[in-house]
Amino acid sequence: FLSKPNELGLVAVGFSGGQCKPGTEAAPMALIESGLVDQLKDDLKYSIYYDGKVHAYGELMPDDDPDYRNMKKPRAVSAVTKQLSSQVYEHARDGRFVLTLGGDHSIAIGTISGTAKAIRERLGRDMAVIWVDAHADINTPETSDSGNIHGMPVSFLTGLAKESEDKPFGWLKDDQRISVSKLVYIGLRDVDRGEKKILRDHGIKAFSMHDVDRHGIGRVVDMALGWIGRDTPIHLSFDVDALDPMWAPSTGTPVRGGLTLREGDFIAECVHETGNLVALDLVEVNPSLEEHGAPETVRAGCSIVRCALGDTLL
Ligand code: 6HN
Ligand code: MN
Ligand code: MN
Ligand code: MN
Repeated sequence: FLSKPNELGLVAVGFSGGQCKPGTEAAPMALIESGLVDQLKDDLKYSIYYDGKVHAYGELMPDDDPDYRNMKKPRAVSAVTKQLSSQVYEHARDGRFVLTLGGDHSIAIGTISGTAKAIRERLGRDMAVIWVDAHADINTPETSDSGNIHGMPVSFLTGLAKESEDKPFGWLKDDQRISVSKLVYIGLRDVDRGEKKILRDHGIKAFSMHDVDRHGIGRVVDMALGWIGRDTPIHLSFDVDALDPMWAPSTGTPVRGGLTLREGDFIAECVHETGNLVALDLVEVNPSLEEHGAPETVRAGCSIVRCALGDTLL
């Protein structure tokens, strides 16, 4: 087993500083209050390791956080993700599956760096990442138009963007990074010009909504898992905006033409079935946007998490 099959470390991250719209900090509580943790415990029989709080990391917030290299709130996001990285690392090092409830997608800098390091130490293996999203989140600080760090996590995690030790994200070391060859996207449909060049130049495997339309979600997932290869530990980072706004309207950067809820659940089910899933992020739920759609969005998020953790239709 890649992780102890029934032990689940839960980290609730109430952080929205990787983008400009407040609200994602309320998502973990909304997901938990809708019964997610109880379902994981009672229905799916996990032993849950949870410190019982939604981390806001207020003590880490700098008084002054001017833009740096075009990044907005670089010191805050760097400090939060550094702390989160060690929280996730400790769960994964102890052999637990790690579930992180965000928060905006910048927090993946913390989660993926934490699991990548623990998996290397524990199993001597490089981990793969499946990034399910409308967006590629692989802007470097220089290619980003928005300056929002939730559009950049993959560039820091793969080392395409680097920083010296004393600067924001300078704490990221090679043993916390992932290879561009072990990264696979599903659901893309709003990729910036600079990001398209990065994907092309580095031969990064990506299945857009065009591919889902052409091949169907079944073949797309088979191809994605085939690219990763058997017996490779997998970290699934699931941005709720991968789903069509019909299913998940309450999110900061919705894009029409997305996955159905069933297609999202199917991806999660198939990744679970590999037996190789070691961690899951569920991010970008924002209950304060499109408020009438918030319960629907929260339910969709819960459904994705349950499927990734082994819930089945029959
Ligand atoms: N997300 N590509 C856009 C940007 O600002 O860099 C959108 C990023 C969205 C990020 O949804 O996690
Ligand atoms: Mn997105
Ligand atoms: Mn765009
Ligand atoms: Mn994202």
